[in-house]
Amino acid sequence: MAATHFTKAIVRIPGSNFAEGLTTAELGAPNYELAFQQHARYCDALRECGLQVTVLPADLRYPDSTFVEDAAVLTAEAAILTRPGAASRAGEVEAIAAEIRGGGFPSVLSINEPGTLDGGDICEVGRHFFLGLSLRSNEEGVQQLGMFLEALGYTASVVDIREMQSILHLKSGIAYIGENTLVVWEEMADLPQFQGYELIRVSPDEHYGANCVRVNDCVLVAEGFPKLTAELECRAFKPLLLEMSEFEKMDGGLSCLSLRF
Ligand code: CIR
Repeated sequence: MAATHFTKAIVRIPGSNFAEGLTTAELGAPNYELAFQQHARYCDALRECGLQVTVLPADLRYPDSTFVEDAAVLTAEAAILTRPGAASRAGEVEAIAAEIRGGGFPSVLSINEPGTLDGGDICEVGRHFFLGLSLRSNEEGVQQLGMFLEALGYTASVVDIREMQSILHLKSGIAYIGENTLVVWEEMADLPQFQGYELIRVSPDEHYGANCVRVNDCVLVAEGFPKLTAELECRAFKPLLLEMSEFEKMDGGLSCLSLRF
């Protein structure tokens, strides 16, 4: 397993109360039927990329629980259960823990109080990790994860996005798509942490598109971002476009909808 090659994924069907989740997007309420369809298409896309997809049932206790990526950080050597920064999402970890424990990871670790950490803040780049310090992932959480990763033989660097406008998680603004290439919001592209990589800069009018996901031969990309899509094609990546409108309304992107390993 590397940051771009996977054989399995875990997803959770959005619940009928999906619209009651957290959001800052101001794009209106999501349409549940459409969200359900977009989710099904997303699962099919993962299968087309060669993954075996475990589909968990909707969990009405947690309206945001379709965003499974926030509940864990998965590496070949260990799964790390997180401690989400939003109180309404805390129970999501316990709700998915059994599935992760059954995933065959050599060990399963946990982020502990007072640390908070959302998987959406963690970006794996080969043997390195970018750890986003955000309004959801605090210093203790990032420090705990950094220590786990170091013990597992990875390096890590912190990217502080707490002062940045309109970014929820680090991976709302960056994605590693293999071939030493990062897709990154223009405003973040000059950060020292990202130098040494090929950078695909995403302009503000295409910000949502930056949350793309390399899965084996393809890069899953949200529909509606022609400049980013063209840039990916130009560099010989294979974009696979997916409608994400209803998840965007709830501040969620492509990466958040699955745990890949
Ligand atoms: C939340 O605010 O927590 C959810 N509505 C969206 C979470 C999206 N997750 C992610 O970007 N990793």
